[in-house]
Amino acid sequence: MKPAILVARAIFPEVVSRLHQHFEVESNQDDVIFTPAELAQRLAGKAGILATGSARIDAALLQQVPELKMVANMAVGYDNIDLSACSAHGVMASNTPDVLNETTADFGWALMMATARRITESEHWLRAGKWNKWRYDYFLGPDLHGSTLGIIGMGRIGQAIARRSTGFNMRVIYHNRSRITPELEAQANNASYVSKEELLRQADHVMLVLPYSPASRHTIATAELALMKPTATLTNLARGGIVDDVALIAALREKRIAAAGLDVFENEPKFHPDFLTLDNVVLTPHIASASEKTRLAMANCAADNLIAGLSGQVPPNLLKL
Ligand code: 8YV
Repeated sequence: MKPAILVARAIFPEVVSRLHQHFEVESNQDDVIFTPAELAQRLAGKAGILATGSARIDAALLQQVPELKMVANMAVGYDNIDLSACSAHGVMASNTPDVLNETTADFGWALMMATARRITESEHWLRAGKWNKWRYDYFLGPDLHGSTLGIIGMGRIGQAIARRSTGFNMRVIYHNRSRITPELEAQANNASYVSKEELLRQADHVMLVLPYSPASRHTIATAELALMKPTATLTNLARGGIVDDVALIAALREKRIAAAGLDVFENEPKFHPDFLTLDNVVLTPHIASASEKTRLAMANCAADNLIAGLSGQVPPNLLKL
């Protein structure tokens, strides 16, 4: 008999078909967002779940679903999964690293450039019919080329972002839990390791690509924003809680920093309504990995992990405590 699994959110139909070859699949192609109680109900008797960041996999859930053996997250970030609880319940967990590095790095650049060069703000102005002449000081913004890029979180995505900066003749500084190897620094446009404070003081453009954990919550709050240059931009591709949104809104409103590009928010898909009152933000709905090819690769990677884990092999992207 095939093991039973739940595909907790809508994913590419071809990946669901692939899963049908290995499992009894209950899929949620209607993309209903389950409450924790509904998720527990759906998972009854299931050996595996293909999940996304919207499914909280914690002790309260795992206690109710003793047959569960494996959680395959379709994301590189796994802050939705309590790994200690998984380990305590003998449940394996996996993520989808690497397949999204380049696509996410591309998007980081798009968001940083749109933010610095005020692309959405100026387009809204144009669409509102306000363009009746050229002026020397319309929509001035900071340059990207020749500036200093500060990356907080120098993992694989951070390094892919840094590599792209060579064509812009930028200096790269970074902060990370630990220094990366000199070889990796050289490949990342000769990135230099600095303290977080030094990075915030020196960078013209700050990019956040670090994983969310209780320790990284509010990595950027009032004190950190105060260290940034008034001409600097902040781009967040990582997770909402890494930035204190209330502090950021105040800094943007008072022009203590120039602008912010945000793909992620505290409590998304809800976000602080005051962001909508600001001109100096570019807001996108968590789409950094959203290329056709990459999202399909992420779904297949999650499926590969589930297939391996539930057939007695070690999942290729098994997460360790
Ligand atoms: C996902 C992401 O789209 O991989 C991640 O960690 O944030 C995104 O690429 C999203 O989390 C889907 O679960």
